[in-house]
Amino acid sequence: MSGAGKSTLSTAVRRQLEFLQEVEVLDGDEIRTFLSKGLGFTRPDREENIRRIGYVARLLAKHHVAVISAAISPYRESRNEVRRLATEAGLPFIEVYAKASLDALVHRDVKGLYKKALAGEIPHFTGISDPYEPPESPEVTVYTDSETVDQSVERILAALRKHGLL
Ligand code: GGZ
Repeated sequence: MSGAGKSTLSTAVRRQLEFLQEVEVLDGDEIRTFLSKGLGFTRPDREENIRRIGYVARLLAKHHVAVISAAISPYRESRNEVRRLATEAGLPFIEVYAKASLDALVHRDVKGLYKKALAGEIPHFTGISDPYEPPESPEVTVYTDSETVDQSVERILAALRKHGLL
């Protein structure tokens, strides 16, 4: 969800990988500024956003770039679809669930978005006024409300090792 630590962890994981291979981070915020400009937060728009991210990720991965996608991607069906397309292309897909309690996210509220969403000022805000379907079988879950960034990064790297990617 927003503020769960996707961008922070992506940057930290990138630092660990980039001296081994080419790495690209596709960050939700940045993608929405360039590739998905004009898309909103309705279900069809989010699905389209994730489809685009999945497409670009596949193009890069085909050229041996390690792609880290840091988007909310709240719908299970969308996540499964990008996983399926990657797998069909013979590309590995590691789903990382950055999990934090809603209490922790509301308390953190770095951008003040939860305050606004709770006040009813943001329609379609993930976890408040819009759905978030938690992953059912992610390759790794990191608990960003109780682990340090270093601990979460280490657990993500361990998952990559386990799947023969490191
Ligand atoms: C969720 C929103 C919304 C709504 C703006 N719901 O914490 P952030 O600020 O930096 O990350 C969130 C980002 C979500 O964009 P994504 O492309 O990752 O979402 S999705 O994959 O579902 O398409 C948040 C900000 O944009 N933001 N409005 N209504 N997050």
